[in-house]
Amino acid sequence: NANGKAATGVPDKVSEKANPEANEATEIAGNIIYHAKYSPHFSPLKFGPEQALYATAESLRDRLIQLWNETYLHFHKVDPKQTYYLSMEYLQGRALTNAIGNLDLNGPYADALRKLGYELEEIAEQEKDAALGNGGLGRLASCFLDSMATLNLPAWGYGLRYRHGLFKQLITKKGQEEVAEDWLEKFSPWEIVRHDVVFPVRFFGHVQINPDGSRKWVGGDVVQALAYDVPIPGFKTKNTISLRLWEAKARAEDLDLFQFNEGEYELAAQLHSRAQQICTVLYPGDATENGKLLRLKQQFFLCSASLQDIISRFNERSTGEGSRKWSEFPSKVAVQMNDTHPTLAIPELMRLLMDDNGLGWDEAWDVTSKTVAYTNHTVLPEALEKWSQSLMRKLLPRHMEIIEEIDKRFVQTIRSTRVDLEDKLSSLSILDHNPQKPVVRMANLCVVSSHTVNGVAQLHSDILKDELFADYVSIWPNKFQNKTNGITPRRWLRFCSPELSDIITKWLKTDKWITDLDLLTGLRQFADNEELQSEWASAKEANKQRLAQYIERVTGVSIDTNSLFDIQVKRIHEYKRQLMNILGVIYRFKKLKEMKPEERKKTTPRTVMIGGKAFATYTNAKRIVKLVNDVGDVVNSDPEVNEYLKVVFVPNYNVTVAEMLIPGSELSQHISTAGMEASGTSNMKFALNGCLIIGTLDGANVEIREEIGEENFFLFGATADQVPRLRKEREDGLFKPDPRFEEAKQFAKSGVFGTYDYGPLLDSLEGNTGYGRGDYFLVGYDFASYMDAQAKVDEAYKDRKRWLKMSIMSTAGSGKFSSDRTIAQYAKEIWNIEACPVP
Ligand code: B1N
Repeated sequence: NANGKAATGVPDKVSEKANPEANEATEIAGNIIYHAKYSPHFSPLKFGPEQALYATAESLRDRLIQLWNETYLHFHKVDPKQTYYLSMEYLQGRALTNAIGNLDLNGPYADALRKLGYELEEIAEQEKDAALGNGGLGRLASCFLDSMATLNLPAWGYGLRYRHGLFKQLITKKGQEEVAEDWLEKFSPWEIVRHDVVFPVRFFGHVQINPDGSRKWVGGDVVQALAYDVPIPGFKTKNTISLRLWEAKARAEDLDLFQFNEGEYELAAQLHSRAQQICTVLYPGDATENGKLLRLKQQFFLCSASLQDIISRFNERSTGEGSRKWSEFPSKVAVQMNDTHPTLAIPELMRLLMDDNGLGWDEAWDVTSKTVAYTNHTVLPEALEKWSQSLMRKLLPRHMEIIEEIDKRFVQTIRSTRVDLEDKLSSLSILDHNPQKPVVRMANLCVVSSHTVNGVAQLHSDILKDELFADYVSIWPNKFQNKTNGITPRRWLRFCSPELSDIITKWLKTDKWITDLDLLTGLRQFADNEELQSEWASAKEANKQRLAQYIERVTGVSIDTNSLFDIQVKRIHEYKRQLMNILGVIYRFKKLKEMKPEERKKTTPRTVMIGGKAFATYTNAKRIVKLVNDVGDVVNSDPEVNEYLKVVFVPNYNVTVAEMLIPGSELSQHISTAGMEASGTSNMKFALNGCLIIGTLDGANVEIREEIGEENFFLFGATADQVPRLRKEREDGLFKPDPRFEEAKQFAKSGVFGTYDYGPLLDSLEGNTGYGRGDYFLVGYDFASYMDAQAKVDEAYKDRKRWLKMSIMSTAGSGKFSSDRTIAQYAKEIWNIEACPVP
């Protein structure tokens, strides 16, 4: 196998030992062997790391199914109000280490695998990432599931079972190339197909008006939604919830046997292939790109299947005499829409209630608007979903009628109660009747229909209230809330950095911080303690070593663990300003070249790592990827400079790569133009791992800086309220660029970094060319203060004690950013649900 071990067959049995710990390990090993033998995925002659992974995962799955069933039955018995989180994206990453950790079985599993000749880490490395999401929004959904289970909340996630997740990024001479990802190549050991959970989902067709005036959606294509459950274990609790992923399937009768027998194979299977298309790929856009028909089908498919399932569970939990009252529905069900992608849940719930269950409009509206809530994740205008009315009418004729009725009633109410808003109605209404392109504004539909709307960091929620949704706030002042994002401390500290975790546990004298992250403030009193500092330094050092080995393996670049590890990883986007980062690196390179050798020796050596995927058709983002790689090639092979500066593009950034990079980082960059990054969540992961932040006052940076202390944060840049004026000044030619900015740009254009034409990319930073938007993202304006802040970083790193103290203070101040806190707030302030622990 890949590790140089001879492939051997499945072992027969393992020997018994006397003590109970060893017994548990023996039992687990026996169970792994059982699966290797009797789950017939592989030849019994082979028991390599891959076979060991699948058998190990299946042994865990047995436990998870048991816990999942107990949880399901318990919820059924108690019948609490339950939340359903609807999301088009989940970025689950690997599941093995997480499941073993949450079930508190690390020791026994490590021992069991050792009996079978393997190290647990080696086996965990075999697992593929489940990347059913694009970035922060999808990873947030996955962190939320972990917290819901850990807090014993009656809550489930619903999503789609994409056959191919987010593309794999290859870096070639041309820059980024995309390859289809294949997480289901063999199979996923974590999912359980529920052949008895199947719902029909219709597309196209028309609306039939019945003699009694009621309406029914008929005709068109019908596909089946089939449920796959991924059990989500909580940390040290029995509660194990479900991530239910839908797959689209055609019905057997949709195969036209007559045509097939005539030899018209493709025609005969038309409906089958159309059904299959729905879940074939994850839509790879993050925040800017617009969707098309297939994307709308995906969105409706998720909403329809999930709501039918939710309604059938509501009825199933009915206690005896007859069916339940529909008015009880909002006290049993909360639906949370993760951005506008599942907005069709609104008209679909209305339709199911009215057309299938006979409710009148007012009754159905009352139920729906008390059930659904909406989280907004972006204010970028190009990312606010708008669907063509004609497309919507064609694909979903009944839903279009319902949306029109919601809009009509909303407009009527405002006209009769708020004359002052008359001239705002054209922007407040759901339907935009622009004759060029009539669209449905999904965010408006969400705001009008939801009982609660929230942003994802304080600054972002303030912008929603003061700008994007300001007029709605005057109508419904109590509808708007903030729920600052969070991350799970299990995956993002306990499991990805066991070294640092053990030190924290030792100094806090408890491991309760894993579920009560505010306890980390207890580290503050030791931030100056030399003993803690030296332990802290050696844990960080070990993580840096591990990261350096990884970088060398995947890029061939060897990096110096004595240098400052400086990381920016996130989707590549102009507003996130990776271009500013690399221009700063270019400037640093130029200065290093100009220095005398003894001057160079006085500088702080750095390794700058940048990683992230660019949307396949986002040209400027791809040019940035190419530029970073080209700069790396030149800098890393420059013998004068490469002792003091290395530049690495980390390929194929994903959850697993993040788990390697973040623990080994010392400085991370969160440098978006203020007001544009709704929250950011990797900033929280880095801070939690004792990594210092250089950043703007944007998204959650603002709150992180408040929590960890301004003296521990390298701040620079314009503030959100200054941005409009600065843009205007640039447009009017009133802006005087910093000489360092001009110098860096000129140097980048000079050809030192190869023959690729960076003109169009760099010209987007100019105020007055045909390219770009006149430095819309204000790289030119912020560059000066960015470079000044970087100089402060270099100085701070030279003072080891000071740096370690700042690092400890970062971790100590990160308690607020646990997704346990976020989810507890959603539960109390939006969903009105309570814990339901399995006894
Ligand atoms: O959601 C994250 C935030 O931390 C980030 O700041 C924010 O950019 C991100 C269309 C999106 N906003 N919008 C998206 C994703 C996919 C898509 O097709 C938009 N992602 C975010 C979590 O709150």
